[in-house]
Amino acid sequence: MQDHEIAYWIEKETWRQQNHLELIASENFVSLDVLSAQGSVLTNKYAEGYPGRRYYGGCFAVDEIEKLAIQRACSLFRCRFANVQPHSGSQANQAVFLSVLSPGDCILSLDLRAGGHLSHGAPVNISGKWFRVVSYGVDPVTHRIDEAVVRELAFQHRPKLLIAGASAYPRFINFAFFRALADEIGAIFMADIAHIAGLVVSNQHPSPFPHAHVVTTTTHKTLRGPRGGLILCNEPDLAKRIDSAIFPGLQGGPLMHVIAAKAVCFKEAMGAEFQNYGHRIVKNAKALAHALMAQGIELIAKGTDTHLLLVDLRMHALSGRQAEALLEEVHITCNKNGIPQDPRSAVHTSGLRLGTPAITTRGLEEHHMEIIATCITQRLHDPENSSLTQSIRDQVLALCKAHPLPYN
Ligand code: DSN
Repeated sequence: MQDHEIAYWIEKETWRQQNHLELIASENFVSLDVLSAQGSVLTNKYAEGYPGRRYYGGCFAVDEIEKLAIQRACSLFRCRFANVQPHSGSQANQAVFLSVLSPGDCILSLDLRAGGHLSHGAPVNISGKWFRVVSYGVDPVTHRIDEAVVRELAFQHRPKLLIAGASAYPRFINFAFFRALADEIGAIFMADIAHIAGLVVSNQHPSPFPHAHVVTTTTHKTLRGPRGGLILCNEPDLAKRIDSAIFPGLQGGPLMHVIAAKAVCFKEAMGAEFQNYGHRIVKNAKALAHALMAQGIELIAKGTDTHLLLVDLRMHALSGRQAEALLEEVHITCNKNGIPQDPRSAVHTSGLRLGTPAITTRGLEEHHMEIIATCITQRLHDPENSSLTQSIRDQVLALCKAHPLPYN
């Protein structure tokens, strides 16, 4: 690369990815094929519109790529229609809103403070500004979605759109319950499976189909594809409205290099290796949860069914923000996260979100989770101990070196 400044920082980031344990639940490491599709000449091409209906010439190759991406998405998620153009999960959600809602309509969704997502109606987001949002939380003791409360709110507010989906919720989501409720009140049911898409296709989490009217997801979390969004549904009329909402409603030219990389990722996710990968993600998450709890660390919902866990630091002197910084010093990357009924502010938080998709990709197994749990526990309990700090960093580096990423 001729640009030495950017080349320098890409090299630094490659070093960081190689030498840190990535526990951010929404991150992963793509294959070299995904990377090469995303870094291809497809980035040069404008292709506003859809295959066979473009506003630009020269689209014969990208048309085939987008058709393949759509076919593969439908076959992977077992549905009839896919729009592979959303630039992100938030834009996928916005497209659904534009398709089925008018400004002022009511949405019922999981509260951001209980593990929900910003784009599901948080007051600071466009979804919270343009729609009337009612939120459900989680039970204060079990930290699970309380279906009786969701039901009560649904009958009280009669939302037009019912959303199930989360950013920091470690337990299974009961999609069948949400669909039955949506039918009772005449609402549309949208499942946002951004976090769990890879678990759904590897049969580790119940599928949102046939329950959801519409499913949104990102492609870069447990699904291990390029950074981007995806919308899936089974109704032809809804599919048409979604296509118009993405283009020309919200977006211009699709990112054809990213769509090609999504197609590669969908094919990878159809293979037997990916089924096994999904299984290992969950096994690792459960092992990490078990080891942390055995070492006295409290977890929200007392464990996990999925790829993520949420450490509860309410009784700890350290905030989530401080814990995140202390772990980063020993090459463990994770993020502070609010927890249900968090006594600290959103800047400080009382939670740490940990996830196993990325470390599972690099080959770490259940027996490594005990080592990682011990590193985390020791670091948080004795942050001033410099020889312990060095020994934790050495153990983390040894794990990274023994499980290298295929990047250089
Ligand atoms: N930022 C993503 C996450 O980390 O969960 C959601 O958009």
